[in-house]
Amino acid sequence: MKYHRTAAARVVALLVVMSCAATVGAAPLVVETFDVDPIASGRAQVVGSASRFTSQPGGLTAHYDTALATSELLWPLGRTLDQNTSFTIEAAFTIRSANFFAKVNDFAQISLGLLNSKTTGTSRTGGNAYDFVGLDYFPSSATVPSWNVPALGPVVIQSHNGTSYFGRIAFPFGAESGLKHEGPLPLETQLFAQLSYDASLRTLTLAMSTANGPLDVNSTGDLGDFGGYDGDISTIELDLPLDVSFAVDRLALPLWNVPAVGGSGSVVIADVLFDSLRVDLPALIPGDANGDGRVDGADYTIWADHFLLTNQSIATGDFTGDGRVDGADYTVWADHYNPGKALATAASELPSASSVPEPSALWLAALGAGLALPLATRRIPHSRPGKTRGGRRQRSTRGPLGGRSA
Ligand SMILES: [Ca+2]
Ligand SMILES: [Ca+2]
Ligand SMILES: [Ca+2]
Repeated sequence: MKYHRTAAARVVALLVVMSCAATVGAAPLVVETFDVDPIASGRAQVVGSASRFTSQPGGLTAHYDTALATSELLWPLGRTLDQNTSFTIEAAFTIRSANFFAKVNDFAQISLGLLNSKTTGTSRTGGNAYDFVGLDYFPSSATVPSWNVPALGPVVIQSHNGTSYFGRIAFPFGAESGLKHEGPLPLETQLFAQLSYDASLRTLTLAMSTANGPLDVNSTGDLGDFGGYDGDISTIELDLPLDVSFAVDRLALPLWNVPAVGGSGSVVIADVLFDSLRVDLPALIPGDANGDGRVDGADYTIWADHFLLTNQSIATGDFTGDGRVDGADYTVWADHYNPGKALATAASELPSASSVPEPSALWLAALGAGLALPLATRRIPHSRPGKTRGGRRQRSTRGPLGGRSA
């Protein structure tokens, strides 16, 4: 055990005479099923042109066109998530075939995910769009070396830290994200995407499925390995380098403006029908400040670092939910101290189908099917060889795009 009890904590331990029985529920941060227009109802905020988003009962169509000015639809998370907190992002959507266009030998994306409402600007390729965690799908066949195919992957744009714009991008460039043999994502097919961020492993994993089961997006895998690092053909993994940080506070459908490299015009045009969007924290264990599924010294350190501060959250040591970090929170931590216990991976911790609106229920069924198939080859994340906190497996997760827009 590496943490040390501070003097303040020792005092608190003496002062605390009441055991707090508080529990911390797993509340979703955003659940959007488009039962009503999210813009008209005020649930979501538009940046740019509202006409790019067309609401209908049970769905919303986003009109991606990279020649148009950036527009965004934003749902507040109610808190800021950073690299130290585990979370999941889920989306059910269909890429329409009508009007679909992907320019050959150019490079732009269909995107969804979490961004920072203060630091994420609208100039995606001009370098003012910091802090993004989500999914990028590049349907074009870009002439990037070793990547002349459509590409899909989880992506993180880290907070501005003085590095170049492309230096802030973490994306599993290369074979793991390139849909070389799998081909582009199917059109007119409802797709289920789940992005799971595991703060303890610093891994962002994208799992794709349809109503028929897991979708093959990774059969070639990184360096030619079947299924990539986890042996699962329905997932694409991204390991974050230790120096990457981010802070995000909105669920977003960002329709980026991306100038064509070889001249004017659109690189990607796509009408995408969204049926549901959801952002969840994993089922939280009381005392688990960093959301890694364990109540241990790392959580104690977070608690101690915020001792006696107010306007705090679970992530900063307020386990009782009263906003203040104090002795009662210490007691919650101590009562649940269990460094050996970790939750299962996020996918198996999804809420029960009965608590989820209809579109997600279908999705859960698909995810359930997805979980069953790769069991034979799936490695248990916490026991993956070479993947430890102290000696992380070395792999390339980001790199220059040769001047290409991203
Ligand atoms: Ca995989
Ligand atoms: Ca923890
Ligand atoms: Ca408290």
